[in-house]
Amino acid sequence: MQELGRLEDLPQDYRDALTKLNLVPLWPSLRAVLPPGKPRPNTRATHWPYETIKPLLLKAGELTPIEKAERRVLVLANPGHGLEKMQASAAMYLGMQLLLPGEWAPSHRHTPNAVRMVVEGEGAWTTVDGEKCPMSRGDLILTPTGLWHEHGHDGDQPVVWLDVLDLPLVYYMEASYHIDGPRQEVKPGRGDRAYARGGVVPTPVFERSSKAYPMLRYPWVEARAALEALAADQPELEAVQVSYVNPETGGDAQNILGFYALMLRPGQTLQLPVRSPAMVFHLIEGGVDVKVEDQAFTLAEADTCCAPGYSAVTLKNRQSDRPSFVFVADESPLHRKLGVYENRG
Ligand code: 1HN
Repeated sequence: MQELGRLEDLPQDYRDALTKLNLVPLWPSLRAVLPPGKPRPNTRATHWPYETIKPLLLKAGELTPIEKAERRVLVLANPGHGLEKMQASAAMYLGMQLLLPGEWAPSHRHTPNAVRMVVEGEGAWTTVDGEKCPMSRGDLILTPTGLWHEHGHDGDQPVVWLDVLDLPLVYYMEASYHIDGPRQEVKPGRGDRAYARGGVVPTPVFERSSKAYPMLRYPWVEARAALEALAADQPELEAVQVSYVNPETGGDAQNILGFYALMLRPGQTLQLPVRSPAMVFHLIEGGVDVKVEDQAFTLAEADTCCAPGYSAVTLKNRQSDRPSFVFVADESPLHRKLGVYENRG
């Protein structure tokens, strides 16, 4: 590969003349923006153990009242991007959010899409677009772009959930903003009931459903049962995985990030294909060793880690007698829409 001229090779007066006119020579930076063979991601494989986050999150509950936080979140920031950027990968934001009994996180809506993966505690709920969604361990709740959402808590123990947003991308696009609103009125109807069984969907005879996001809550009991049934039906299937989809279209549940639940059979080692999107793994149940290229993490329940795109990822169930269950988020929908999706096998 041809070595290209450096900035220092150019006379200072020439460089100054360019700078003054808002001009930049491409060739000194060409290899950096277009590296050979594969991208050089800033995203670093990073592990955030829950047992280290939880005490600090509970401390935030003492230090900062909900009124002073609106959303009481510790952001899982990737050091490869710089912590102040608050990004887990190029397009993904992760945060652990704490809501204490009796607290209310007021209603707002914004352009980034969000999901919640409930980590622990009972009694909290999120109202999205007038639909009150109860929160239990492992439930996935969507708050897609533009929909009002607020959180409340009628239980007696702290509730923690993992937020996954496409905020870094939407912010980069200079399209990120929010609007505050009044407490929502809860309307009748629940997507998780209307779309309670796979393969059949409600048929509106007198009117068409016009909801872009007909299902907002994906109960963990259903996703887990689907994985168990799939594993039993296909004993040879290597990757026992289900996707969270829009049940009306069969497409991805949201437009930018993809969400999946993965079951590792007892003792199973699963080598994932090398693909372009970055991935996030959150352990719902069990114990899993994660290898990303030459880095290794041991995930305990409620731990979260991320892997950059174009990296070799291997997951191993540490339990030999029981399956482990992993929630996965990735940037596949975005990569596919942009035409940059790659699977190198
Ligand atoms: C947000 O609206 C929530 O509604 C959580 O719970 C985290 C991070 C960045 C921007 C908006 C929430 C967020 C957020």
